[in-house]
Amino acid sequence: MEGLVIKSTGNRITVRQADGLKVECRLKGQFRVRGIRSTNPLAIGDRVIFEKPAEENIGLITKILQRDNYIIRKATKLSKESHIIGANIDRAFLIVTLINPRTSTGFIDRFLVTATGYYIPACIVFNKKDLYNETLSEQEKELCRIYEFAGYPCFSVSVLRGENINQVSNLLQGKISLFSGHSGSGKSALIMAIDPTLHLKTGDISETHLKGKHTTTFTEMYELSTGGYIIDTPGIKEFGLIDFEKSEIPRCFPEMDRLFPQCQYNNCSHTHEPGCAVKEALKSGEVSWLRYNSYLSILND
Ligand SMILES: Nc1nc2c(ncn2[C@@H]2O[C@H](COP(=O)(O)OP(=O)(O)OP(=O)(O)O)[C@@H](O)[C@H]2O)c(=O)[nH]1
Ligand SMILES: [Mg+2]
Ligand SMILES: [Zn+2]
Repeated sequence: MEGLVIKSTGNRITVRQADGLKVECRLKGQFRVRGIRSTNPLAIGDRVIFEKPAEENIGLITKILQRDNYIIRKATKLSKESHIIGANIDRAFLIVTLINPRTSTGFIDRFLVTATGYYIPACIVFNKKDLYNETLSEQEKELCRIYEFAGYPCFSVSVLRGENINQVSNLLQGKISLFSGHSGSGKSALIMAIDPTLHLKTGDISETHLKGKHTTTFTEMYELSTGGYIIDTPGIKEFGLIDFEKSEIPRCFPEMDRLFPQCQYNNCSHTHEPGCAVKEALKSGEVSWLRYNSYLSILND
């Protein structure tokens, strides 16, 4: 039988059959996906083949079907192992907070590079706008301008006040969407605002560090009552890139990649070459220094 992996807590895996029935399964033997050294050979969103003899309670997953795509990062900062955040995703949402906790543009850009690298459409949801003062409000506006110009739709919401939630909901129907971001950015709270029939755990922000407390500990896929699925993920602190060649990075900055045909050299890295259209665009302010500095930092990693 074929099914969709919606939850995995160590060795217990929940698989959803096409008819909606959920089956508890385990993996057959030691599983390795070819070419990927990962802490989780099986990812949420994977399509699998499983067997379940009528007299057994637990099914056995025998095969992981080829993934259309996935989002992957380094398991920890120094690790060579990777962690697959989710597989077979139609759209990735990065939930960003400018305050409580603060999300850096470096973090945003690494996430976007990974999504773009794997051809997953990505967008940014700025949450907690109810906490903004004038400065933060200006910062958000500027970031939206930069990221929308790059090609990533931006939304400005407040889960607390129920503002602009429908702009996000509108994109979810019939799709598999992944929500990622720092702990405490409001991923789980946003999912409940989108579908109040769902019950997820949310947690307070720590008063001393103004950061989340890692309330969501396992990735889980939820079926929306309006159709479609959302993958809620545990908050992440850093987004370490893995499995990228240097030569792939320019393509993952769409606003720079668009200028590439105008660069003098057809292998321009937009760093030291004369006649570089990206560097010209930096001078004119068309390409932002924030994004360019992220680009350099990722290239030099
Ligand atoms: N002020 C304000 N607080 C919010 C908003 N959205 C969520 N929160 C609060 O932020 C805290 C964290 O929300 P969660 O949904 O648990 O955050 P999370 O991103 O799922 O965090 P992890 O599961 O730890 O990764 C909760 O106390 C929420 O009530 C918002 O729009 N404004
Ligand atoms: Mg959560
Ligand atoms: Zn160039």
